[in-house]
Amino acid sequence: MTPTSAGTIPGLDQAPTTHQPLLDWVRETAALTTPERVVWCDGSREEWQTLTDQLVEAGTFVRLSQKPNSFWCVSDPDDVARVEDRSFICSKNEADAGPTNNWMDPLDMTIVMTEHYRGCMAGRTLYVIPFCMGPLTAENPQLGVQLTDSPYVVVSMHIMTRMGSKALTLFGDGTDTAAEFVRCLHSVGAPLKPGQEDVPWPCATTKYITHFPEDRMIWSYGSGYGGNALLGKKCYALRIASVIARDEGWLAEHMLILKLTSPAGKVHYIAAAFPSSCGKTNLAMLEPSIPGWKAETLGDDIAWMRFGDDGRLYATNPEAGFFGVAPGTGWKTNPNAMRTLYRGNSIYTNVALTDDGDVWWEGYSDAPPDHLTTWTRDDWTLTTDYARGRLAAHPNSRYCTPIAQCPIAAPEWNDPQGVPISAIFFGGRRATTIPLVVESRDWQHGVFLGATLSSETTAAATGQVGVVRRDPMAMLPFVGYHVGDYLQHWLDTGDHAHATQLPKIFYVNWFRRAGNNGGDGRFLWPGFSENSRVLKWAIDRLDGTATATETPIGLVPTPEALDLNGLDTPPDDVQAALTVDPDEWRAEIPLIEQWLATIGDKLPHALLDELEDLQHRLA
Ligand code: GTP
Ligand code: SPV
Ligand code: MN
Repeated sequence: MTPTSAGTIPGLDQAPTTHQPLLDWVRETAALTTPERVVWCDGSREEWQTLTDQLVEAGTFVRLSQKPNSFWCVSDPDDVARVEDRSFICSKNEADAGPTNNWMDPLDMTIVMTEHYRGCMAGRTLYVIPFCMGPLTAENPQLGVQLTDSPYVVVSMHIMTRMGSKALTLFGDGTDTAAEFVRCLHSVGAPLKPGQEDVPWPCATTKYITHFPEDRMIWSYGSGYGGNALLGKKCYALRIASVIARDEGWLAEHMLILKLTSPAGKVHYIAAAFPSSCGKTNLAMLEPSIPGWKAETLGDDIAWMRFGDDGRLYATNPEAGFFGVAPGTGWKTNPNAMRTLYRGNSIYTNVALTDDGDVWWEGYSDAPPDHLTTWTRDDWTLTTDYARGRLAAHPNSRYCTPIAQCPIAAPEWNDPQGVPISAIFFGGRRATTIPLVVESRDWQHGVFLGATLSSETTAAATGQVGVVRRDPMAMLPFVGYHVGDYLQHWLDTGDHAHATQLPKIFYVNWFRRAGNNGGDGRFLWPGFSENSRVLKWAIDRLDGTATATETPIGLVPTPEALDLNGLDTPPDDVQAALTVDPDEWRAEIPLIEQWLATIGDKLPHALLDELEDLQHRLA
């Protein structure tokens, strides 16, 4: 970027910092994007108040009367989910990206995007958001700055990150000790001509979600939604952080973090990776159905895991909020999410609005109201639309709410040391083949299970829904480098010099259906709070007190080994959910082979060995 004159832009010179690299970057960006003014965000209550009032005034937000300090918002109908086909990893060397990433030469991309950015903030405000991913008290705080022209993004970042003055303090004074930070540039790509009226949700048809891993830099253009726009989330904490983690020997993963306390008072922390819209947030807020067990949450989407001095893997959550899928969230499925939301201080995007100023979505309650305003701002009535099955909320509609107000937030959720992980769960959404739970034989086999994870696509990303695809470690859209190197990094983690006690790896599937043999397509396993039964079995396996059966794919519980006390699911369904069907698995093998073949030369040999073992056991 070549700076032109930015000296006259109001606010530019009111920087609350002397950090020269930051000041230079803001000035350059302002010169390129030509905003009307620059605002340095402090993260205060007053700032929240001012911006939410302004968003209400602009017609972007509707203040809810039924939930304190909470807002309803709908996006442009073409800006509702992550755009994976528009997400790029621009590593200097093409071999450091792909084959699962879109790659473009960083210089070429810089040229293309610079033209999009030129003048793109005209008539808008450029907000400078200093933020910290993970606890502010970390020994080595992971800093970032997002420059954005979206006030919606600013208030969302208030919830999702530690941001503003408290983060800026950690940047230092701008001398040679000035801290490094990830540069996150974001524009909705909708400049305003003088006098032109704004729309409630500005965005552009052309979208780019671009990552420059070597420069630790993110450039996002054209979208205001979720992971496309809240750059601390998937872009920084997964795509850029996975590259840093590779370089430094740790893991940045798409995982929830959950604390489980047994009736005997023994504590275990677990992490679980499921693809988008496959149950992380729900498991993170689990209300166990089995007596005496307690679940507390530390995070619902991202875990950063490093070896501690004791050789165990410690996880922290870089985020400070939940950006959760709204549909399906209700008092029966996820009461802890509902309790969190009832405390207010939340933003709802693309759900429906009730006439009395509350939110509603499919699954919110058993009794929908008579009338709603849908996420497309259309009328919706119980008598006609509900009967016809017309959705009032978008399937990827979301709530954004602070972790701190979750009633089951674990006291240590903000501890920079993190928590030692006893077990890792991989899982996906599969109607067939994959049993309710499998325990891996060892780390390498566990990595194979994660590497071959498969799941039906969901509305969390644009594109077709319900198509089975391989999604290694639930990171397919989020690995910031070559997936073969990523899988090798996982294998290497098992050989880490400091590792004394590796987590045990399990694979779960809450979504198997009755359908193969004339079933009605119902879920075989009730899921949600009943998933505690599966977690209990896994923890009992760690403690050596539960039995398992050897199968070709790993260790599976018999129905007797699971605590099914008080479960009203038909025993045949439980049995069917646990079944390892050799025919189904033989049909799965070519799909796994195909996937591993796409990885090419960088596919770790150990995974081919695992595949061969599996074939032998099935033969
Ligand atoms: P992202 O936030 O997109 O990464 O998704 P997530 O992994 O956090 O998924 P989430 O917990 O929001 O669940 C997605 C959808 O799956 C919601 O509609 C849930 O109601 C549903 N769901 C979650 N857990 C279960 C389960 O155990 N069984 C069934 N049948 N559905 C579930
Ligand atoms: C996901 O898609 O995994 C999400 C939503 O959590 S987004 O923030 O859009 O990535
Ligand atoms: Mn989630």
